[in-house]
Amino acid sequence: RRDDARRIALIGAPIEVGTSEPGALMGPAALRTAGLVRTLSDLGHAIVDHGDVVPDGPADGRGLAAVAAWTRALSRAVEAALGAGSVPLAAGGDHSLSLGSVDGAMRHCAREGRPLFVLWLDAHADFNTPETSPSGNVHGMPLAALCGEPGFPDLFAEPVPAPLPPANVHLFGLRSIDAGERALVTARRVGVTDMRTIDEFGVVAPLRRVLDRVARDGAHLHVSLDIDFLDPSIAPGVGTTVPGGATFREAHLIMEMLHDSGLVRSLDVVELNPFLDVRGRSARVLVELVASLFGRRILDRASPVIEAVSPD
Ligand code: EXY
Ligand code: MN
Ligand code: MN
Ligand code: MN
Repeated sequence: RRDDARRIALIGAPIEVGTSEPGALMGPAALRTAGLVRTLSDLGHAIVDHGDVVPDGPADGRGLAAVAAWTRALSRAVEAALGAGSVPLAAGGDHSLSLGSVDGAMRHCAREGRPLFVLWLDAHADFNTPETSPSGNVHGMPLAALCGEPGFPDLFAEPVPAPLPPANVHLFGLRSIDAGERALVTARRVGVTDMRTIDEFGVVAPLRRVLDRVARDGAHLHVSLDIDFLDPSIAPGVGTTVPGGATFREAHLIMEMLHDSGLVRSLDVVELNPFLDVRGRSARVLVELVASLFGRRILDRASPVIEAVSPD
């Protein structure tokens, strides 16, 4: 076993009620087919596949009532995994699943009395409300609901936890935002590293600032990886492609930095749509990236360059 060996709880979340593009419910199966469990156990981690979560109530039809049934079930599974000392890996499924995974992490953090910080790797802000949403698709709304914006029906189990402070959310890779959510993201002071910032400064400096802040606050870091963060040329298997995404090298470096930080306590991998994929390419890319996040590296040590530029 490696000294950074973790217990990992794989929780399948075959949710597609939050999107209008069918196929995301095949995501967990494709990630398993691409060797997610085997890859992580070969790295020396103890990974348990908990199968797919079952919605807590009727979940047919699109929209918020169905999402609520998934949210409550996934929240419980994630909170239980964290309580048992595991790193929950929620495999989706559309991005509405993060309502459940982040809610579960919030409940765990409330019990431990530590702050929660959410790093959102995504082309989109996912900060629409039912009122601002141009599409009505819930996968474009989870952060607004988690941050306590009004206009949502009851999504969370009782007792409803205090909302996630928007200043504890950081959007990374943003390049598509609607007018209404842009006004909210600005007004609520959500942290943002957009694609222009990445083009000008690269991924290292902005990410290091985020990680330094998480470390300083002693926060639980939840990472939500939306596959459309990546450029569609390397990850075509998603319903909401946006040109100009992260390269494999950028994403890979981010995963290595996240691993080396030792801060990641929970993870979502979302929006993989195998029905739109090309010969399993996108599922494989995600497994590669998750492997790097869990410590696969080229040499069996951190890059010496990272030490050389480290501020301390
Ligand atoms: N902003 C658009 C909407 O709300 O409809 C698109 C949202 C796509 C959400 C994807 C998964 O990140
Ligand atoms: Mn904990
Ligand atoms: Mn998203
Ligand atoms: Mn997205």
